[in-house]
Amino acid sequence: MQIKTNEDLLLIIDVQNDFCPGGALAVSDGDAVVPVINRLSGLFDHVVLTQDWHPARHSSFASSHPGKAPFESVPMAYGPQTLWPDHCIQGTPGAAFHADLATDKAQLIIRKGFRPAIDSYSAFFENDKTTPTGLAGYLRERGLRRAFLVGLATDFCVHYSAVDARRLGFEAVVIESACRGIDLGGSMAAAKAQGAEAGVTRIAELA
Ligand code: VGL
Ligand code: ZN
Repeated sequence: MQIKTNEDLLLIIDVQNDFCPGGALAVSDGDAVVPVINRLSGLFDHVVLTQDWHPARHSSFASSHPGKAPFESVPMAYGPQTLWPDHCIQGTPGAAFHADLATDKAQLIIRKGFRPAIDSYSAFFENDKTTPTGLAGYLRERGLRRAFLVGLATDFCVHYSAVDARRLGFEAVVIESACRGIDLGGSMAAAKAQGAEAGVTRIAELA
């Protein structure tokens, strides 16, 4: 697949300490994406990072719901919400990017999940699927049309970002060698199927 440096961007999702081994919501082998992503960053002129960025006591934390445990689901105003261990709390080391991630090239860092009452998996919309992050406008103003998605986690923030990119009329290509997943209750298979249905392209690696 040929990169068009004026139209393509690398969208690096949530490569943060809490999603890496030893972190609060560790994705198995999560840090393995770092060298792969660093190599990919060199191929693109446009690089955007996202950063999961929750206030303490965020509504997506199981600890905010008495009697509930991480990975259970609760109904929210906007639909069912999976509950997570406390993670990526604003300003903490867990919310920082992995120390070896090459971030200098990033022209924009989108923070998400900062509203106490709503979670945000996608880089484009919060989980109500209507509150925008502003990323779509940024891409359109810059003439960027195709996002190559990498990072954590394949079946949550990468997946929701890719599907929303398609919904907004962008092309979306997930590079599997640069992603790792959580796989909760079949979420890896579901993400693959729903992504395909939404027109998300998956490639093993960018040759
Ligand atoms: C994520 C669960 C909760 C992700 C973020 O980055 O995939 N997953 N917050
Ligand atoms: Zn989160």
